[in-house]
Amino acid sequence: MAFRSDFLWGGATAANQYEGAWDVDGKGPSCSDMCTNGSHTQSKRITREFEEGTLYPSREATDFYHHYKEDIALFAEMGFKVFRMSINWTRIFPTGMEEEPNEAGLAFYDRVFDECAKYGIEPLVTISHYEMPFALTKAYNGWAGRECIDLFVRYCEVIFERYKDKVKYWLTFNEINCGTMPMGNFLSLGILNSDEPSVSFNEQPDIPALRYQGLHHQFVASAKVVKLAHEKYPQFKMGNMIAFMAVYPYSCNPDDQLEAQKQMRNMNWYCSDVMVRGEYPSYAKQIWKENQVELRMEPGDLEILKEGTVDFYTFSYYMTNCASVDPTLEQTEGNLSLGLKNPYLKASDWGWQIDPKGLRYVLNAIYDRYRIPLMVVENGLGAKDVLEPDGSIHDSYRIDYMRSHIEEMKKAVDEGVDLMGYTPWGCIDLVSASTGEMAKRYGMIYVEKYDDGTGSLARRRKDSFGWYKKVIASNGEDLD
Ligand code: BGP
Repeated sequence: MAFRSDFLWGGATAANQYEGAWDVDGKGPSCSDMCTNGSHTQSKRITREFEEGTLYPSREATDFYHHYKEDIALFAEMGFKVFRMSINWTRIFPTGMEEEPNEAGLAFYDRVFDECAKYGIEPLVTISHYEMPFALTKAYNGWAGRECIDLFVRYCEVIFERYKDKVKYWLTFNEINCGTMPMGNFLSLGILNSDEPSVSFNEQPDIPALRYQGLHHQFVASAKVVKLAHEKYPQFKMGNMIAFMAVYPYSCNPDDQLEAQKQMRNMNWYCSDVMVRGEYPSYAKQIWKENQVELRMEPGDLEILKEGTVDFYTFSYYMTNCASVDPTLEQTEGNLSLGLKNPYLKASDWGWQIDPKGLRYVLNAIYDRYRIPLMVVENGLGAKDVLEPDGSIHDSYRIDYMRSHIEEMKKAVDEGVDLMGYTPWGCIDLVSASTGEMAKRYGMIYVEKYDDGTGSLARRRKDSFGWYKKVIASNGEDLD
């Protein structure tokens, strides 16, 4: 067996890390625009006001705003069928609260979608990818405020109507399950429980009950717009998006099994059970109890969750973790959360454990549970690349990473999983979400932009560029 003939090969980006032009053509500041640079060892910071002389990497990022034609041409050269990107909410509604949208922002995405169409590339649009208007943090403490539901719905009404003939695939919230972890406070919920001028991104004050309340508002908002799309735009396909972090029991000790099951439910299944099945799972009550959550719902909320279930399930996959009740075991770093080190796996330079077989395991687990089409919308290796004097970049480590993951995707398809597509993360270099670095690169296209904010922004093909082009041309058969 092989990948389906209409398999959606492509790459993934997000406006907050890629687009730059943070204050151009009427755009307002998003939460990501308020984050300073950082590194693997030094946390980035969230500032309430702009600090003079501080570097804010998202503001220029790698400047898709002014390079979109060149970049989309490069994606087309690789043979992309799909381009995952996000719309910056603050380009359309600068504070999130205006009555009328910003025409210049809307016009930008028209240009982007038209450029994609020139090459037959299908856009896959994330509606909210860490780009919440910062004004909503100030006004309502982000998604902790129920007001955000209506504001989000209005934003969606505008972009759905405007792009209805140009965009078919939509994802409501990027990695919505971030909200089950402290790291998700500001990043995905826009929640900032502090009036201090500056807060460490890695050690934000955390009030779990606010996060779960914020998630409830996001679920309702998502379901409302999914329902709207189904009723008004039957051509749309609406998806969820989960940061899937499989947790293996460290041992066969039944207590380790139970600990892993608990973490899997909270981190991975809680959100998608609501978005795919349309209701809170049975174990939700236990999660709320442990986090002192007294969920506030309004009449009609549970009905709307039922009516707005998604058509396909998408997720990011970078790594796996282990869980145990043994407190002496060594910890490891990772995407949004910590876990235990797995002695069978190696890790990236940023401590994310590399586990291609885990992707196969995860694809099977998700498909067993939901039986709707799946798509891997993020995957990749964050690594330091070396730009050679002749302009080449030899990233064989990235090719190895992608090859091993594609091989396991193929096996999952053989095992019966309905897999729609694959969009590796940061197909072109962009700013790291967790650290704000440029040095942590994922792209098959190198961008001359560095951690100190300098760089010509010139684009260069890495070795992985030519390799991925062959992979796409052969529909995943030629992985050499
Ligand atoms: C996911 C996010 C992306 C992206 C990726 C890589 O969690 O959806 O926005 O950044 O992780 O993470 P990082 O940039 O921290 O290496």
